[in-house]
Order: sequence, then structure tokens, then C-alpha cells
Amino acid sequence: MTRGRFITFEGIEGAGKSTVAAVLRERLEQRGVAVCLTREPGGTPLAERIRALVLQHGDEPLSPEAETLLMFAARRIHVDNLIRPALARGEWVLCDRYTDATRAYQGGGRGVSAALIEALANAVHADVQPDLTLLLDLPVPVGMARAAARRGVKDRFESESIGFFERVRARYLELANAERRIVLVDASQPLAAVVAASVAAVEALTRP
Ligand code: T5A
Repeated sequence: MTRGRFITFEGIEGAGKSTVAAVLRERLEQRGVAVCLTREPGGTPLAERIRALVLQHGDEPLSPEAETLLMFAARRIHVDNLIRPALARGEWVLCDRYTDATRAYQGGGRGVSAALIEALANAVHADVQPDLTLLLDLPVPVGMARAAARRGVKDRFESESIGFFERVRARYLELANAERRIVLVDASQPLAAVVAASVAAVEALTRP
């Protein structure tokens, strides 16, 4: 059995990750590809419980390092129980956020050291790295406006300042500059254009 492909979707809030991932799933399934669409933090019942812990507001402080550890705890459960088995079955895994989100949010946004994040990434999923990452990039105010238009109550991250999201976006752009696996997509375009650019990047992955 050939291992499936692992594609991740990244970007700030409201960039269109969930929307584009759902369209790509449809396109791949129409071509007969078995797809597992999932998200982080979360993706399995236990990891979704950790998601609730990190997204909800609480009275007790949660340090950036503790937040990072929770992200990686959820990720290890997700990798062990869902992502690795799906890839081994030959499925294509489409994952809404993965470790680049930790690099951008906890690293860029909160100032957690890259050394800690990379040590954890190596310990948690050295064998499970994305084949392709689509970075849906757009100006922070545009993403915020889109997210605000569809959400109810703001979670812990959505309540952060514009400055926080500018740092997150800047770190994402640094990562895209440094890593060939990351394809930058202009997500401020109309959805059809964003989907077309994303499909083109996925097609390139299937070429020998
Ligand atoms: N987090 C996560 C970390 O801090 N560290 C980590 O390691 C991980 C894994 C999770 C939070 O956790 C943090 C980051 C996050 O704050 P999430 O569920 O991934 O959160 O949440 P969001 O990014 O907040 O998800 P959103 O739903 O806001 O963003 P999406 O998925 O990028 O956007 P989407 O597809 O829902 O679209 C938003 C709206 O815009 C419209 C859509 O129809 C929708 O209404 N839209 C467009 N409109 C116009 N033009 C386009 N091109 C459009 N594309 C989408």
C-alpha cells in the first residue's frame, strides 16, 4: 500500500482554511482519492477535549509554554490515533492547522523559543511531516472581518490584539520563505481564485 499524502492548511483566523480544505476534499474524492479531513487542535475525541481546554477562557493563567505543551499533547494523540493510521491506509490527510500553527502562534505570537518548539516537534512527530502546506495569507484586518462575520463568542485566541495576529502572520511568512514545502496562496482573492491556486499546488504534488 502506498502511503497517502499529508497536506496541511495554515493562516490567521478567517483566512479560509476550513473552506478551502472542504473544497479540496470534494475535488480529490471526485478523482477517487480516499480523504481524511481533520483539524488541530483536535481531530479525535480526546484531542478535541484538549482543544476545548486551550480555546476556552479560564480563570487560571495558562503560560505560553504550558499552552505549547497542550498543543503538542493534542497533536501526539491526533498523530497516533488518526493521522498516521490514515496515511498508512493510503488516505490523503487534509489537516486544518498543524505544527506551523505552533511555530506562528506560540512562537511568533507568544514568544515561545524556537528551540523548545522544534525539540517538541521532533519528539512528537519526527516521522509525520506534511508533504505540502498551503499558507493562506491575507492582511490581518481582512481575516478579522471575515472571522467576525461568521462567529459567535470570541475564543482565547480570537480575543487577542491585532498586534498579536501581525506577529503570527509575520512568522508564517518567514516560514514560507524558508521552507519549499510551504506554498503561499493570496487568500485575499475571491474564493474561486484561492481554490484554483490551492488545486494547482496539490496537482503539482501528484506529478512524478
Ligand atoms: N492554534 C492552533 C495555536 O495557537 N497553535 C496551534 O498549534 C494550533 C494547531 C484554532 C485556534 O488555535 C490556535 C489558532 C487558532 O486561533 P481554528 O479552529 O483553526 O482555531 O480557527 P480559526 O483559524 O479561527 O478558523 P476560522 O474558521 O476563523 O478560519 P478559517 O478556517 O481560515 O476560515 P473559514 O474557512 O472558516 O472562513 C471564514 C469566513 O470567510 C469566508 C468563509 O465563507 C467564512 O465565512 N471566506 C471568504 N470570503 C471571501 N473570500 C474568500 N476567499 C473567502 N474564504 C473564506
